[in-house]
Amino acid sequence: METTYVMIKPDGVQRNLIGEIVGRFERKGLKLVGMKAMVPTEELARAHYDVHKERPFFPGLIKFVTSGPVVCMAWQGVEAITVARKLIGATNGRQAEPGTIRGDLGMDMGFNMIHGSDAPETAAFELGLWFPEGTMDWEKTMTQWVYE
Ligand code: DAT
Ligand code: MG
Repeated sequence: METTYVMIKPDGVQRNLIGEIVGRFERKGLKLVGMKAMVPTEELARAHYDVHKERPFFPGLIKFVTSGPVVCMAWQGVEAITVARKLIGATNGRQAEPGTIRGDLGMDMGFNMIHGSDAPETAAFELGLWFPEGTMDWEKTMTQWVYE
C-alpha cells in the first residue's frame, strides 16, 4: 500500500472542477485518507516546490498556487503514487493523453489543475508538509471489491 499527496490547484477550484477531479480518484478505487482546503501560505508553497526554486517559472508558480484555495488530499492504494500520476497525465494539458485529468480538462502547462507526488520520497515529504496532523486510519468496506 502507498499513500500519495494530490492537490487541486487554484485553477481547478476556480473552474468548478473539484467534484469532477475527486470523482475520478474515487471511481478508480483509491481510498481517501486526508482532505482539506486552504489558501496556502507562501512558505508552504515554496517548500512544496523547492526542487523547482532555480527554474525561471518558479516565482509565477508560487504566485499562482497561493492565489486562492487549493484542495489537499491523501489517497491510498496499491501503487497509489504511479496510479495517481497516470490518472493526472502529462504536465502540459495540450500533450496529456485523452482520458487523463489534464488531457481531458486542460490546455496549459502552468494551469494544469492538479499536483500528484512523483515518487515514494516526494510523497512522504509532501504528506508531512501538507498533513502534519497525519491522515485518517479507517476501513473502507468497499475495498474488498476493488482488489481480488
Ligand atoms: P508535474 O506537476 O507534472 O509533476 P513538474 O513537477 O515538472 O510537473 O512541475 C511542477 C509545476 O510547475 C507544473 O505542474 C507546472 C509548472 N511548470 C513546470 N514546468 C513549467 C514550465 N516550463 N513553464 C511553466 N510552468 C511550468
Ligand atoms: Mg512534479
